[in-house]
Amino acid sequence: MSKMKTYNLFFIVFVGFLFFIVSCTNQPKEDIEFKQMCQGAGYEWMLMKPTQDGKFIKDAEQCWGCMIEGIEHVCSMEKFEKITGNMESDMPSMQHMAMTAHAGTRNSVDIHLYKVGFIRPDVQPGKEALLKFTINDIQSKKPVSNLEVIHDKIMHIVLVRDDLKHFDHVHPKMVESGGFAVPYEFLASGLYRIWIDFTIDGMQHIVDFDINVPGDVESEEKNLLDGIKVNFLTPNEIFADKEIELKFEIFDKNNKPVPITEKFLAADAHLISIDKSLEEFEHNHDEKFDKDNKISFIHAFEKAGKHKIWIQFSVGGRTKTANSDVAVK
Ligand SMILES: [Cu+2]
Repeated sequence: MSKMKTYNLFFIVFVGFLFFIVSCTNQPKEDIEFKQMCQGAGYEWMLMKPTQDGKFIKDAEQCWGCMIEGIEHVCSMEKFEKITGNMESDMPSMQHMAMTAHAGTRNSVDIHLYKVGFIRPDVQPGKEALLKFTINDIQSKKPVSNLEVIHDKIMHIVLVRDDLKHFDHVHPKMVESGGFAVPYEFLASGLYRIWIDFTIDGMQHIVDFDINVPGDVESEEKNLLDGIKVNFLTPNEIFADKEIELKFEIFDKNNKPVPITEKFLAADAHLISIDKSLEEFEHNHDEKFDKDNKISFIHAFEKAGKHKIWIQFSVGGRTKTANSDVAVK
């Protein structure tokens, strides 16, 4: 290689290196504390140009910030606190809306709108915190207390970490008019989705919220079967949107069948299925209560892809939870 060519090559590498350095230092910094606050409140943390009234601000540089749905991309923690603080004065914590329609007489449809709030507590792994939910009627602006008892409870909550490793199912009690709470201890850090399930005037509502449990605490999945085995008689193929029967058999450690002789939340067994994107949430029941060691659910998965299912039943007064991965075509 000639000397000239060597110089040229060196020059190109040097200029490339300079560009690399400049682009690295130009990358805006992330404020980790703000990031956690943003994600903890259930919003998306992203790099983009700040906006005002939904439009990009001219000449503004990119920044890391919190995307508040329907409002704007907020680059500073102070501004974020101001916006979410204003929302809180209207409704406690993050709002979520659920809607139901009651068909009345032939020509009229009576629509009820409910506002569901989640008051996010300060959570730490291994420390009990109070999860509190509020329900308000939007038209009358009054708190809603007339939740129906469905499967023994007025409100069912399912919590799942976003990698589907941790699962729980708990039941808040009414603590005040329109307020429902349950103490809960997250065992491991990470982002969790919480589905709350309740019924008003015969209409079921399922609303979800996210909560971030800070730190890097990991814990084993709870073994909730102690000594019992659950065999999942996997169907050959499962297709999205098609009803199938999911069958399970229960044995003790000596392979002796264990019959289900007591109900768990007013059913033989409960099934919860969630897809890996956490978008699909289904709750299903085996209501037959035939006191054998078999459980079966007629179930349809909505979406194709990886799902996880949890089944719950009661033996000897204790709740048993088994899970399985399911591939849906
Ligand atoms: Cu429940």
